[in-house]
Amino acid sequence: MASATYNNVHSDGRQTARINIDVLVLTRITSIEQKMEQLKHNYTQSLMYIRCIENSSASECDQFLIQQCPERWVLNNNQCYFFSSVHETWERSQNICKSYEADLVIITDSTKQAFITKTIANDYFWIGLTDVEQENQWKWVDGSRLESRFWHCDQPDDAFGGEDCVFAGYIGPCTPEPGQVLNNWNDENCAHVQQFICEKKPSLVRMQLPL
Ligand SMILES: [Ca+2]
Ligand SMILES: [Ca+2]
Repeated sequence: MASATYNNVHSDGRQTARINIDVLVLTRITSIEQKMEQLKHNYTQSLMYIRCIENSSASECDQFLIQQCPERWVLNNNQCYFFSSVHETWERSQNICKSYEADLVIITDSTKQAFITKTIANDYFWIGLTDVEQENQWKWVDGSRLESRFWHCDQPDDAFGGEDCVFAGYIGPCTPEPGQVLNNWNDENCAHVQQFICEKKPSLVRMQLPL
């Protein structure tokens, strides 16, 4: 089956990549929706259609901006996520995320918390929340204050005189109220080692498809 290779230039112009497109398949595709499905089929979890590039009419749209995450990262709702397999302290976890041009994950709504909860499946993963600067003044790694809260029902407890970093995935001895199934945060000693979740924006890639 014939195929063609297209150069992709990232929005910042730094990087080029090559993506192979199956010409025989695509020449039979006429609608934008079908093209989207083809892209998702080919690049599950790493690429997602965003929109036709401006100035191309809907019926003739053949250029796309595509979101792309690095290998082993997961794309979900316009963000890239890395779920580590290694266990590190909270600070070391954040430093590793920084080395990926990312941060520990910031969770500001139930949609994101639901995605995280489903993905980690009750394993413990550091998230980007801490009260290390001032006790009980919870801040995200970008300096923003905690708004939506998904503490487990007996948390945070600052147990043993010092728990200032937060992980998700906790199931404790107390029974959550109905409707609080997403509440699985626990404050923990920052020096403990856990897996961790990094987060960053996807790269935008311009792609042109054959007619
Ligand atoms: Ca604390
Ligand atoms: Ca705790």
